[in-house]
Amino acid sequence: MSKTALITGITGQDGAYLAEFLLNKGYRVHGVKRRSSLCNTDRIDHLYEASQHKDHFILHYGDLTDTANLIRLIKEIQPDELYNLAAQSHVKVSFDSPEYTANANALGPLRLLEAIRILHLEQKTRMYQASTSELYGLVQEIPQKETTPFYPRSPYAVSKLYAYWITVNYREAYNLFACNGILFNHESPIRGETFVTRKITRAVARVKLGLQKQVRLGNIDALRDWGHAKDYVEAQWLILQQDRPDDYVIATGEQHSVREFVERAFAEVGIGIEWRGQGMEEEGFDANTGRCLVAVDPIHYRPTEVETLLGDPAKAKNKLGWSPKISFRELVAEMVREDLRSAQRELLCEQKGFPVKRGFEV
Ligand code: NDP
Ligand code: GDR
Repeated sequence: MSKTALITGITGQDGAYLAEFLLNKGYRVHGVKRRSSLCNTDRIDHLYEASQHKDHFILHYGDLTDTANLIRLIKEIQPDELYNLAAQSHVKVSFDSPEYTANANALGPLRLLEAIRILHLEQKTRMYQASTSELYGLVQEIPQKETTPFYPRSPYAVSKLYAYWITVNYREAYNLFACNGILFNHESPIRGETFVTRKITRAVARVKLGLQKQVRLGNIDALRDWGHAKDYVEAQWLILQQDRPDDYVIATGEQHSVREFVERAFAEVGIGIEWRGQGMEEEGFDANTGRCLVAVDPIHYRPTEVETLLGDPAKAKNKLGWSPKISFRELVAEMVREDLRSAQRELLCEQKGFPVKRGFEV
């Protein structure tokens, strides 16, 4: 009998990769998608349309802030595995929308855990909670591991701190198979466009094709441990396949700055960089020198920043047999390549006089 999984946040980056991963393993996959005024299933349309997944991939409307809806869905679906990936996941936006962030990210997981209890599914449903390296915030130890103390630095991180501990508490209090994956930053060509890596690779591609002149970033000295989302969803699955529930750091163990990411990404298309401060009035890309201006603009700073993150994935390696397969260089190259394809489509549309979608920059 094939297993049944329920994924919240299925329309997001990780949700899309995880759904594909589980469908390929023969799971029946249910996903929770939010109602939105525009279609928000771009990342999973190919799965929905694939004939081999017919009847195995089912979407439901729902929201982490709607308790009754979550209880009804879990009652109907009776999942063997519940992956809670849904969240207001943007750190900077969480300073603008702290209460909503707490409602979805902190109370959302509580609602799911309570639903498992109310429905007496403690012995059936295993739950994965999408925890984060942002918990370490103002880091107390380098590299960060499962025992490193937390010091959250944003409303997002504080909301995820509650989610982390309520998951541990329900495991200890009610014997639930509930686990935290403390995942460090992971990216891909379908990463949200307002996260720094995707913002950079989109800009690189658009500068290369003459669709954009310059790039404006915030703290370019921030250091992150960046992996590929495809590798990280495998770890999410492995965490729920163990004999005992536990919490794991998932990371590459390698660190790069935002500045390095920018340099690597521009190098992929053979363009050099000139760094500038806030008041960048000049035109960005200079065809004569072949260099592009990248400006540091405080508008992108956060009230409190996480300066450095570096994970120690030793426990995941030893206990789950997990290690990342895709390198930093391959990750950047793939993201730039895919964004070049999108930029080519954009250019074609512009040349033919069709309007092109422009994003709001965060
Ligand atoms: P995304 O932002 O790409 O996806 C978030 C998903 O959550 C989307 O499907 C979004 O729906 C959905 N969502 C947001 N709010 C609600 C809500 N109130 N009810 C139901 N669904 C909602 O995030 P990622 O895929 O990158 O990350 C997945 C999870 O992992 C998140 O919880 C994130 O905080 C966490 N995480 C991510 C890391 C990373 O580097 N990517 C690292 C560590 C943790 P919609 O498409 O409609 O917006
Ligand atoms: P992060 O990712 O905050 O680590 O959270 P993000 O890509 O937004 O920022 C990474 C670092 O880059 C700096 N930065 C900028 N960030 C953005 N978004 N835009 C800019 O222009 C810019 N310039 C510099 C940031 O200040 C930061 O230091 C992500 C999310 O996926 C979370 O949900 C997840 O929990 C963590 O990763 C692990």
